[in-house]
Amino acid sequence: MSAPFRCGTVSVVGRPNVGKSTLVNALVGFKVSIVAPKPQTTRHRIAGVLSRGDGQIVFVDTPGLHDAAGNAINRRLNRTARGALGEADVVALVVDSRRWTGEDEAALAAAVDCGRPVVLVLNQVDRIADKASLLPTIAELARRHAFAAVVPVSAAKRDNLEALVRAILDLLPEGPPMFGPDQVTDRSERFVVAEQVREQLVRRLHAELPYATTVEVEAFKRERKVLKVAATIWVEREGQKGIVLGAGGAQLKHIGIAARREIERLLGGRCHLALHVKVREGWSDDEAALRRFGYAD
Ligand SMILES: Nc1nc2c(ncn2[C@@H]2O[C@H](COP(=O)(O)OP(=O)(O)O)[C@@H](O)[C@H]2O)c(=O)[nH]1
Ligand SMILES: [Mg+2]
Repeated sequence: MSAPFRCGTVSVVGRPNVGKSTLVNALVGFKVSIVAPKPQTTRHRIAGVLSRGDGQIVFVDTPGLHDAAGNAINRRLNRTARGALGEADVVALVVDSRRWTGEDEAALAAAVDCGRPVVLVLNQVDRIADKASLLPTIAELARRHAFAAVVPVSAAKRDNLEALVRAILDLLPEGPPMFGPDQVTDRSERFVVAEQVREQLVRRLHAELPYATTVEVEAFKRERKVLKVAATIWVEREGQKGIVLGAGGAQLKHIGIAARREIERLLGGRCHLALHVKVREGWSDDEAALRRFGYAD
């Protein structure tokens, strides 16, 4: 007899920068979520769907759980991540296999709190030279909680992902698929476009600038096979505008070129991308502005 078809939702949680989004993208086989070596890269709850013969797994990527202090957007990011735990059949707690921190401890507490089975994912094992040292690490972490499974992986190298998928499928309920076989995300193309611009902002800007920017798509239409997009990059203060523009507008030009290439690669076909920079004073600490820019709970 063949195995039953299983389907369910897996909330992928953990502190910032451990590789949650990289992992979801690798599992789904499509860039549903942007990636950068900085906190706040992921600001939304984003579903990535893995469909195969024996089941469908809806991975929910989340903002990193971090120490709660901070402004309105930081509190909202934590709420978004915690909210995703409520809808999970299974929780995947992602950690950096090289170190365990206080924020990992807090993320574990939040995961355990939701009462679902927790699979511990030890990511970035490609960065561990002595693989034998993983065994005592696994043994030590297994003492912290009765994890449903502990799986070492490398999201970046796509190493041991099948073992993770197997462990998760075994924990999901039997049931029909929730998404069509070709659907990889619950997010619109418009959202994907805004995120590629934000990824370039996070990657290319430094200090507080990545956290002071957000992207709003104003126009989005297809004209004779060309996707025409106009988007606004919002900053918090007048002085930040010049930094995003760069000397003679060079920085903004590079951001636009890189984002357009990513959009064309992901969505196929040509894209025309027009970017503008505007100031909305203190938007990241302003609940009304956060709602307008799509940061829902
Ligand atoms: N070497 C290595 N780097 C990784 C791995 N997974 C993620 N990264 C890097 O870690 C950084 C943060 O990744 P991201 O997925 O955005 O982390 P998130 O904040 O947890 O979603 C990025 O620079 C990734 O390229 C991995 O398995 N190995
Ligand atoms: Mg992320």
